[in-house]
Amino acid sequence: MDSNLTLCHTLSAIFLLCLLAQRHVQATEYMVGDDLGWDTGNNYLLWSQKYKFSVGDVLVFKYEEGQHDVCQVREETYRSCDPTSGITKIYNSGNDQVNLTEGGKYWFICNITGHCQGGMKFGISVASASPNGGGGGGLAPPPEEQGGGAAGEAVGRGRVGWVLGLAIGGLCLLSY
Ligand SMILES: [Cu+2]
Repeated sequence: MDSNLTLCHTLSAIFLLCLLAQRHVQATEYMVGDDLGWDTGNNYLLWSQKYKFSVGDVLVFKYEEGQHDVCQVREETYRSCDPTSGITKIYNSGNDQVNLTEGGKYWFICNITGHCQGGMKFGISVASASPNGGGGGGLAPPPEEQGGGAAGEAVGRGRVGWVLGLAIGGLCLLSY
């Protein structure tokens, strides 16, 4: 009984560590513009090319509420800075979190008059693979969809983790 409990606790600890490690790999928070935040006078094209973005990452836009906003737009709208069409989402809290939930391209502009033309615009490619899987970053073309190679692996690993967790949970219940 006692040894069962010890085993149970050890396994639970290992399982928790696995979960933590996985979370660490998956989500990175990127403050748009780094210390400068989301404001006029910055070069967001340069900023967007500094990083490689992956699914699970989060973009944080920080600015004075009311001075700017954040519009997720289609590529044409990013290029034209004409917001009469092509806006898919608007954020305006001044502390906006955009979850990069799927791979592909994301385009953002500020919709305050003149700001998009002034440079408050950028696009990123979000890699559907793990951070080591390459791709992503700036306006580089998105990585080839290789039938979910590394991404599939990551999902597989996640599933193993959950099965292991359930098994440990069952073991814990039995030993009490
Ligand atoms: Cu603005």
